[in-house]
Amino acid sequence: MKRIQVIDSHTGGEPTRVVIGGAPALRPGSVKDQLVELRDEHDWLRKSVVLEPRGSDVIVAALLVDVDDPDCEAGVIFFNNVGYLGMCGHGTIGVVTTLAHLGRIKPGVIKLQTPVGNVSATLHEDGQVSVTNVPSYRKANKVSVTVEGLGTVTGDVAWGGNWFFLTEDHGLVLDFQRVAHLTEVASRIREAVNAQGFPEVDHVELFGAPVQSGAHSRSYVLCPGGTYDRSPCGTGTSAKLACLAADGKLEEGEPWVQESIIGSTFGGVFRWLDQEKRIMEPTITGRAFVTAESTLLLHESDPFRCGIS
Ligand code: PYC
Repeated sequence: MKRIQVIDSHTGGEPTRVVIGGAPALRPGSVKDQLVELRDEHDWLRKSVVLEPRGSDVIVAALLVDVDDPDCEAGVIFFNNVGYLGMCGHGTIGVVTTLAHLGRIKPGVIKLQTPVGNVSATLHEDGQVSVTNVPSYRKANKVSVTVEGLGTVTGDVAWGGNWFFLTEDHGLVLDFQRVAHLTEVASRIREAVNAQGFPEVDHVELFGAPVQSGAHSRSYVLCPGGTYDRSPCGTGTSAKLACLAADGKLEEGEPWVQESIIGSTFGGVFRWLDQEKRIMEPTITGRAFVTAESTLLLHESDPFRCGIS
């Protein structure tokens, strides 16, 4: 029998499951190298922790690992129902909140190494967490794709720690009651964007008018494994800020509030790293809540100990 200790939390409704015990030891190296080892030699961990019957398609899990960069206190590898993520904004907020819950950190700054670069997170006294993300930028603007049943959709391709296609040009109502339809259409948009020469895009963001006063925009976010992000998506909001900055629609230091499809919000702000090349550094702020402390049991005779896949 294998035992995996996990702490569950949600950030703006989106779950994060942090593995705190029972994971295989990985060889020393960069977080990127450790991701490759985890993926190639121990993918059973991802499947057991994230997939049914112990998990669900919505969960993003995080494994804390050692780092080779003396600048960082810990490394983190995020994974979901279909594979491994570069960075995860809501997940980082979940990790920091989990570390605080365990008494391992106090309010202040923690530097984390991710497979796509170093990030820093500030745990505030009130429990909010601000994540200063990896450098973000727009790769392509005004990309038009033809989507079956929808016609031509125009949007941007941007990096915010993961790859996104961002569009306001969809004609859809961003209402929680229509989330199944939004998921179906966003999946078709992703297919068209991938076929158009952007195979790296695995997240799609549909933007519209906010519902809450104080928010600047509402979004629906399709995640790689076919689920939608309950939070406003930290890396997605980073990509959004990169596009707004590139268009001159948001100034350095000007606050942005992004609302998710369920109404949760993240604050965002950016600073230029290279204004000429339009490369910026976003900081995303949100709040997570711990929901469970559990031990997952993997009985060796259980045919679904490594999940249903
Ligand atoms: O918050 O960056 C994020 C994220 C990525 C996928 C789900 N959430």
